[in-house]
Amino acid sequence: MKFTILTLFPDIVRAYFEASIMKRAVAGGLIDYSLVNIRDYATDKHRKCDDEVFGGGAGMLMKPEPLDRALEAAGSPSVRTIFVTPSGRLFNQAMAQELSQEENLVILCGRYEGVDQRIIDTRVTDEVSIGDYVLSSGEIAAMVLVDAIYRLRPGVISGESLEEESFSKGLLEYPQYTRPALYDTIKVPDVVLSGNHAQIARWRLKASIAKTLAYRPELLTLDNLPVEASGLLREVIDGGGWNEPGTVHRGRTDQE
Ligand code: 6GU
Repeated sequence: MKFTILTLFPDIVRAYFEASIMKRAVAGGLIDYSLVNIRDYATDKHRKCDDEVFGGGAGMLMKPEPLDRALEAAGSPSVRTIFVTPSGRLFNQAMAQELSQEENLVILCGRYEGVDQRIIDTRVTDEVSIGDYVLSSGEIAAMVLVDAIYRLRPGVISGESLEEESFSKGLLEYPQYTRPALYDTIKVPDVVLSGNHAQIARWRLKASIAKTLAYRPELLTLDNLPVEASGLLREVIDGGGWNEPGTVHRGRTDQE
């Protein structure tokens, strides 16, 4: 799969592609990428890429000509072309799944107040927002998309990791522990150490339900609750729900 990122600040994006799991995926040929500096497609002496908004209003807009040429060269709109903008459709795991099926993806990062609408109308296929807050520019949003998408490609990370994580089953992930079993004064819950896989699975499901109920109650629907879950939901409610972070204090050795 190839990502083509159009940006005025390729340096912001480059480090992301050159480190860690992404670096390995690129080296292994699973992922390819191209960083396009939109300014390279400006033809005037000052390589101007922005201008004032017709009709008035604060800030500058990205002007159409350099963007149009850069997007043409990237294959847009025949290639799926995402404009990252706070006024787009809200990104989620289902969109990441769908986009991970594409062999080529162009992502346009805006700066300033946005881009001329004619570019969106003629070259962009999807407008996507990563959440209900405003970022100063699209580069970080573009990296959020790339990260959520590329890790779903075969061979990038293990299928088992994908199955267990938050959202893949519609519930938030349960708490996890590693050695040592007793850290400072805080013990890993006995059931997690018990080796009883049925008991562990039950504890994990219950913890997932408790956490989802506390943080994201709108995610709890009949179709993501397994049949054994209704009793657990009752137990969660009767048992006082989820322990907020910071509720376990040093000196206490039992946090179950
Ligand atoms: Cl995709 N871009 C910008 N600039 N701000 C955002 C966003 C995107 N999603 C949420 N806020």
